[in-house]
Amino acid sequence: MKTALITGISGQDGSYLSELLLSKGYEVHGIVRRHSVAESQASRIEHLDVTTHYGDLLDPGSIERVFIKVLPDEFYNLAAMSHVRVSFDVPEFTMKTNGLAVFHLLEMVRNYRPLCKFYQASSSEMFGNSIDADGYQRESTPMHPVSPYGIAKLHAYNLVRHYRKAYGLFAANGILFNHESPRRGSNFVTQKIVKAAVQIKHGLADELVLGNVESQRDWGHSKDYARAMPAILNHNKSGDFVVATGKTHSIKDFYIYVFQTLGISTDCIKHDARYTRPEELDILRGDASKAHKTLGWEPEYSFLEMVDEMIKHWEKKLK
Ligand code: G4F
Repeated sequence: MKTALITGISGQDGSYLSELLLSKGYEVHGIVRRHSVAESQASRIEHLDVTTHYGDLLDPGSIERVFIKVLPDEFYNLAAMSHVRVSFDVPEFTMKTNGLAVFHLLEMVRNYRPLCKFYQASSSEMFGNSIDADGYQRESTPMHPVSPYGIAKLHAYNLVRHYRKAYGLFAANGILFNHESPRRGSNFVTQKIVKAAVQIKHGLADELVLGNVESQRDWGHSKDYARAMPAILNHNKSGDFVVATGKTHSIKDFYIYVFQTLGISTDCIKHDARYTRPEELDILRGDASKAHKTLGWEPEYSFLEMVDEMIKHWEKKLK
């Protein structure tokens, strides 16, 4: 039986990854931060037979104690300050949590358990507005991030590559494009739109306030993307892999589909600069050919299946 340790286990991706690893017979441990609202912490994983431990990426000793106790075969670092716009408000915290903390994790693996495989949740936000001539971002596309979040993630990405090359660790980056699901936090744009639209339909809200609706994202389903993570760690060689659908939609396309599906007018959608960013990433479209060819990874959900599942979730919840 393999043992996995997951930071960020209580998040969207951590919960889907845990379900998958448990179904494969892994013993699953996760690190959670203390939260003042206990329900917010456990809601996505309370149905799962996982062991949780308190720890914090900014307290390296706390992570080290758990790591030495659990002695994992696979270590998934999914914890982060994950909101791009908020990273402009708390840049230093973001740099420490998403960047420097990964250095501590890699040092820990190198010092105590160099055969443990390490997965880093890297992000398409690292590309910024850099895009290849054919309109796609791939592993070889230059990275020029446009947010503290993206800069910190690029720092971690480079650390992983360095520890792989310098010390021979099996350290891998999954460069995941945007991925959503009914478990997505409702301050990310997809879940914010779906939740508000269902509320408006049922008379529970009367407007939806958004920032820039022209930007475009390559949205996949978190459950599909969680499947790529152990596939990356169980490949015979560690590397960096783009995980994406290759299909792009604007925020406007997204809300038009949701509002039309629910049969409501988009007249109640307002704009507020509060939700815009000092520098915006305009378009993401990923080329996941490397993951298709080397890992056999393919997404199972279509874009519309994913959005429909999110709508159904909110319809059921708000009833
Ligand atoms: O849903 P978002 O906040 O996701 P964003 O910034 O693309 O980041 C997500 O994907 C990254 C992968 O590329 C992850 F690394 C990251 O952790 C996160 O999961 O915003 C998507 C787009 C942006 O262009 C934003 O400006 O939607 C635009 N937007 C317009 N109105 C809004 C809003 N975003 C949010 N969160 N809230 C709005 O009201």
